[in-house]
Amino acid sequence: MNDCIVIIPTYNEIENIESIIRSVLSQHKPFHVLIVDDNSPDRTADKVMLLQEEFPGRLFLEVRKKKSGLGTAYVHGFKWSLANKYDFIFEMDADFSHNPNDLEKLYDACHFGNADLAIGSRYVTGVNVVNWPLSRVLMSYFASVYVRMITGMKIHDATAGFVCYKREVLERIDINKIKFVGYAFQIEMKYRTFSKNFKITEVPIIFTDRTKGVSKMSNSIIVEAVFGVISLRIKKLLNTL
Ligand SMILES: Nc1nc2c(ncn2[C@@H]2O[C@H](COP(=O)(O)OP(=O)(O)OP(=O)(O)O)[C@@H](O)[C@H]2O)c(=O)[nH]1
Ligand SMILES: [Mg+2]
Repeated sequence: MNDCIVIIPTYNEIENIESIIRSVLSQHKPFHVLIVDDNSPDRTADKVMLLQEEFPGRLFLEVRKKKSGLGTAYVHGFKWSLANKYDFIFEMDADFSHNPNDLEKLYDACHFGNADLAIGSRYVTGVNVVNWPLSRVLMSYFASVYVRMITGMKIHDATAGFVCYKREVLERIDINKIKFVGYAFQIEMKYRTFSKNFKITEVPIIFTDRTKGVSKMSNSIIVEAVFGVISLRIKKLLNTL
């Protein structure tokens, strides 16, 4: 019985998809992988289907009709993972910003270190970011400072997207209420986890900028995060989170 599923949302990741899947599936721990693809025009999903023949029972694919954002792709993946009885549910990007060799560290923090949510954190030991322009590092770093100030969560990397949840967290935080699509989604997940008093641990990782494929970062994602944090805080105060 395998207990770990790594969810990787994809949109136009044809240049990364095969190597990221091979890299996760060749780890010492026998992780399973779920790709949630939004009908990528570059046919990322077709490549996954080909690879499924090589990795039966370990590589899964869900295809949604159109690009609908990272947040709802993860919610889709979470529901699938809960229905398929996984105990440890990971989030990871397809673009090698997150190193698959760090997956086991996140698992250990949840399995042996009693964390309910383990966050692969860029800012717990200084700033561990490779190849991002300074402007983006500063924005990301101060986003976490802003989130700490407004929410009171003591997390150094609030927008991190490389994490491991114990299934109990996803069962209890009402994932159906999640509507954000970008960084705000990552913040919301952590805030909901924190608000239910689950134990959160940050594990230091090194984050590397993508070298292949195209970024899906946009200004609207930043605006969503800035106002999203305030709206989360208000909902918490009104007890409607
Ligand atoms: N299914 C799905 N996946 C998405 C969507 N937007 C982004 N992704 C995937 O989510 C992951 C993170 O997106 P990125 O484009 O790397 O975002 P980022 O890390 O903020 O920006 P860069 O690293 O600069 O590209 C990648 O695996 C993307 O393919 C989406 O709308 N739907
Ligand atoms: Mg990326």
